[in-house]
Amino acid sequence: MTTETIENFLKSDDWMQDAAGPRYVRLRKRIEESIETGLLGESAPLPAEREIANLTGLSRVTVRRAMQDLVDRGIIVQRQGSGSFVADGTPKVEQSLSRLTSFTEDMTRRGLNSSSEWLERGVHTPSPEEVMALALSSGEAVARISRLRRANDRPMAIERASLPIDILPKPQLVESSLYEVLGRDGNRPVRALQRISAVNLESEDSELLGVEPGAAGLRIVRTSYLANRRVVEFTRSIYRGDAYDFVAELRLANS
Ligand code: 16G
Repeated sequence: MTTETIENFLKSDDWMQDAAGPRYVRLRKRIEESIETGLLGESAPLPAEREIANLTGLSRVTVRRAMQDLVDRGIIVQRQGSGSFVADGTPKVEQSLSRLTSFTEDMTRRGLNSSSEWLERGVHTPSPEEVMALALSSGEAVARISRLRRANDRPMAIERASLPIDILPKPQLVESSLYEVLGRDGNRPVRALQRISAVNLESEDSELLGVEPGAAGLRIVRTSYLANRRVVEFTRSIYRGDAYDFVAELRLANS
């Protein structure tokens, strides 16, 4: 996958047509999106106004207005003589709480490059917790894959997934996306339950995630099901608290 650059992100012309509202607002939102998705990290420099005008075909006046708006909102800072930079404060990735997507898909949708570091990948005797969660029969083994997941090389989460062995007989075959492998075998989950709680990261996890021990994190336990209601995945994840915003859409009952 090619790594997206801010120049390409601003250049692709669809966004100008797709979005509504005054042009400077559309540009402001486009730049905000590049920060929210992590394309532009904390303190990253933005292209010069003149360059943005060239890339987007917008006038310098429009670009300046969008930049001023971003400064007023505390999203970017301007330093005399050296240009504009993303304000400090880690950008967050927004994740919908209602869509059953994989890490790889979530990151790809945002133009981010996902990668994983393997912590564990093999077949094991299940723990009592795994036997219960996966409804395993006695003597049945469990497939475990544990990964440190990165977006554009930045550690985002530690995921420890357990699956029944007949669903994933060869965990070694998972190279990048677990859901892709499950999908190939017709075993991709169609429904999941997730429990999210706040945690203070223990030293081993905080080290992997590149934050201080005790830093805030999110613990997410996902149990996923096949259409026939069989449990297919039991995953315990620890997400960096400063890297994710989980967004849930709420509707009035019966609407
Ligand atoms: C998501 C899921 C995780 C699943 C993984 C598969 C959460 C909290 N967790 O990260 O349960 O195993 O996607 O991703 O959303 P993959 O197909 O990229 O390996």
